[in-house]
Amino acid sequence: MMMERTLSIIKPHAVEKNVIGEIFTRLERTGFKIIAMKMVHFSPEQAIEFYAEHKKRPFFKSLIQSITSGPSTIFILEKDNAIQDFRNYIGATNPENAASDTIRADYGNNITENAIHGSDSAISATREINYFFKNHEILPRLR
Ligand code: FUP
Repeated sequence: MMMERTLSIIKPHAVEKNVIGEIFTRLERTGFKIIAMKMVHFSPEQAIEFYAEHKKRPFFKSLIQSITSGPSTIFILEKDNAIQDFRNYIGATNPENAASDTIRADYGNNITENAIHGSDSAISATREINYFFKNHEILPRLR
């Protein structure tokens, strides 16, 4: 196993539900370590850039509307095999298809308001981490 970092976002509708702490508790109990975090209210420009790969998809407009609708919590997690483990942990994109006890099953409203984001590959994780955080804002755990 390799120590990895992944980027996660608690999306605006989940922040509205006041469940940041609950989600953090669950992640920490599962062994993910938070090594950076901030609150960001995505501007339309930021949202379009962050989700650029989906620009041509029919859901793009509603995705941008949803992610810009209020503040998000953005954080970096570190753990062995963090990228794939976190994807499995949060569940399928559509909360209706997400396995029970996953974050998306428990806090998602629908496929757009699906509570949480997790990087889908090592390349995405690096891009997304660098998009939101400067090196000095990332604080690896020494113990
Ligand atoms: P995921 O990697 O699971 O976050 O899923 P995708 O990269 O396929 O999609 C990114 C975001 O686009 C999802 F989190 C929610 C949104 N989306 C929709 O709104 N409708 C869709 O049909 C698919 C994705």
